[in-house]
Amino acid sequence: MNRQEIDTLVKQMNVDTATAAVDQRVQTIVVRLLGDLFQAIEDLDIQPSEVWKGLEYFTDAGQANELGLLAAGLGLEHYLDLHADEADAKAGISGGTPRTIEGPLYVAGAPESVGFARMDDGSESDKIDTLIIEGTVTDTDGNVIEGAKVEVWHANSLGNYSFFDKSQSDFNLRRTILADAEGKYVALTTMPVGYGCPPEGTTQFVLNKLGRHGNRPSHVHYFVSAPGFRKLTTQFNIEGDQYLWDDFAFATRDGLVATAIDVSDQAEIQGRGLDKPFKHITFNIELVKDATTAPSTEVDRRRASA
Ligand code: MBD
Ligand code: FE
Repeated sequence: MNRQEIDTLVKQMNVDTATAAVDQRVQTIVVRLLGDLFQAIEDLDIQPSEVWKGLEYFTDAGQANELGLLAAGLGLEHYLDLHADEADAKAGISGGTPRTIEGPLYVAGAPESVGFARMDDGSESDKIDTLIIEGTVTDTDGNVIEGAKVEVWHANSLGNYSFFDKSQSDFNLRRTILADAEGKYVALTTMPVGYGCPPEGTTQFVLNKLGRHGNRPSHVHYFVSAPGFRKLTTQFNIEGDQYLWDDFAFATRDGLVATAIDVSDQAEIQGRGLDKPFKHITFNIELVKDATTAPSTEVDRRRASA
């Protein structure tokens, strides 16, 4: 079949057959995607067994709750960032901390505090470096944004995230910090280790077919929001990690690379109330003012909440 015949067939089956109210948007998307799929079957001579393997794959990936991970790994989520950047540019919006992917491991409902939070439960304190993250939330002119909501989440020393890893305590390494009167937030936590896809999982299965690894560099995720500003979804990725620029999820971006500085000065250690050297990262955040002409940065997706 040629494309015209395909489009006619798809329309006959899924448009002309409507006998009840139609969601026009869904219809448009379904018709387009089916046409593109049928065209790919033509072009690549995709065999029936291959079509069924594909559908079985989605069944398995869905049952394993790995479709979010797959979207990250295949670059769909990063593509959406690039597409949003382009839409912003077209709308004349620029500046602020760059966006990058949310990933599949956010959990709503983390404990909230003002200015400071300790994020770890202490269970790994003796096997991993302490990390202090601090920064200021400002607008693009440098004015501080008191009360900005800084949601932070990251992995433990094994690259695992609480909630998804049931061996961790509730909300371990997940906090919501409201910027103080100077716009500052400080997080006392442990150094994250980069995530790796479950080796026997459905995402790694496809990555193996593509000859790809499923590793991320060490990183820390953020949602930052404040009334009158565009919600920011971002992360910093930590300098020195072998996967910094070889991230299977393509989240590392210029402006989002953080350097963890070793601090061993006794006075500084004591001043922080700590008892051993620590690592320090500064990550300042600039939010962009909201405007009616600005594309929304709120993404509606299913998220865990505890
Ligand atoms: C992660 O920690 C992550 O950030 C992404 C994007 C995918 C898998 C695990
Ligand atoms: Fe992550």
